[in-house]
Amino acid sequence: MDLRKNLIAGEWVDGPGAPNINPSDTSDVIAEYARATSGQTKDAIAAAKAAFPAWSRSGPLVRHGILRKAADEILARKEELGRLLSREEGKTLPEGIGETVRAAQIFDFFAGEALRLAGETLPSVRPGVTVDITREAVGVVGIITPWNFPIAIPAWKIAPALCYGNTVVFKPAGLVPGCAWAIVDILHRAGLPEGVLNLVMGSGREVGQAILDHPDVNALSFTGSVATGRTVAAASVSQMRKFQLEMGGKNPLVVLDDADLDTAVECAVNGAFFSTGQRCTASSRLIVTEGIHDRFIAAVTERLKGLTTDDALADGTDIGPVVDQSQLEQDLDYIEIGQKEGATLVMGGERVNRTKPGFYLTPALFANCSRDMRISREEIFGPVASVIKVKDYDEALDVANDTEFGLSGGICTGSLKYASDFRRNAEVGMVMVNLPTAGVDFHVPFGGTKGSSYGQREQGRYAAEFFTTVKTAYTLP
Ligand code: TXE
Repeated sequence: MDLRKNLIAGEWVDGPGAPNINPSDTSDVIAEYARATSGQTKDAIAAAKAAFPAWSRSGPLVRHGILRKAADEILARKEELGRLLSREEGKTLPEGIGETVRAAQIFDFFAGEALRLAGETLPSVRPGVTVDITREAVGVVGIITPWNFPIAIPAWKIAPALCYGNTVVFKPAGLVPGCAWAIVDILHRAGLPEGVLNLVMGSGREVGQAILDHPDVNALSFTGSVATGRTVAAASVSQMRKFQLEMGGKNPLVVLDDADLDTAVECAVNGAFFSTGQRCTASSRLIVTEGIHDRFIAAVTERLKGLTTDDALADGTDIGPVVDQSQLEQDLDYIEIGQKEGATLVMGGERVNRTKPGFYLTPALFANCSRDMRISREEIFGPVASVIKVKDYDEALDVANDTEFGLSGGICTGSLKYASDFRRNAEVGMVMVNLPTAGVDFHVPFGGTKGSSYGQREQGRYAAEFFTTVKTAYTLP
């Protein structure tokens, strides 16, 4: 069995191997991945610190060239990497390839941004003095990522970090080391100097915590659960370091009486169930006005009946398996909770067996949900959606905003008036009109409000806000 190692100070470093298991077929071990220790994590941070002065002063052309090369290789290998992604995470092959292409686009975008880092020059209020405002790299950046987007999330943190001259210590989620290792290998071979990008695979408790506790980590970018986000925040405040968090969602999709029914069904099914519902932007609350409610439930049910839940790599699979046993148990617990709370399980929510042993769960649609039920309030992170019936638009907006989260929110309507009002008043970071709540562009900001996000936005040129610090220089010639 292959052992993939950690990258520390430009060297591939050994460690005890942990198997990477395919959730579509638990007898399939993809490879072994070395687990780093907290001591190795400290070495990685020291290497990143040592590499920072030279890398932060390397010219934009150097950074452009390396990011560009990485983008080209990821794109050229999209089938192979997409397959690896689907094999380790469980989203379908088209979804895996799509995410891989997106990672390439992100590296390509930040390759361009490396050449476009602008500052400002202003006249001073003092005669003869000029004021220059420039952006500089922050330093050593810790990057901690979740399992649900194994290549895109690492890409959208690593690419801007490197683009603006930071050095990186990267800890991917334990369930998906494959794609993480692959992009680090690609960037390493693309010519990154030693220590600029370090990979430390392993547990959150050991490796993640070692990153959080280290005073030489100047900024920390995290995506994952709310609970771990709080730990990251507390540790970062005590170190007085910059940090950004992307956490949970309980995203509403409002469907009004005047919506195009086919569009609404497509948005709901795609947003709630594709990628096995394991997206922070998934539409887990479908808020539907009474005039269209019954037709909507009937049409969504019909559409779900036509979907195949099976091996992520098999032709014709629409919904892949859940990522692992513990996530499956969490989903099943919530399906039981929903029924006990009095919601109607219209269809799905069944643990099913397929030819191969995997974590298969059919998409679950709940109706007759109230806004107060736990299934309407807590992030389940699986293929489970609650339909909440409301009287009119005003009640729909009120329910949509009645949550601790605020990542993404959608509305299906033919009315410009309601669409405009929702865009203005939905308490979220991203609004979708007649589009699914999940599925975003790579070149514009991503992030939420309320309990979903903390700190500056990710992606697009807004990423510069987090990955750089501003310097104001006064000059009297
Ligand atoms: O998340 P964790 P997990 C939610 C979702 C899911 C649940 C658990 O509900 O069921 O979280 O998923 C690292 N110090 N979301 O266990 O634990 C960890 O190793 C430093 C929603 O994957 O937050 C991993 O690399 N790091 C979310 C990363 O943090 C630590 C996406 C995320 O793991 C650490 C993912 C520590 N003490 C999960 N403990 C979304 N909405 O997108 C763990 N980690």
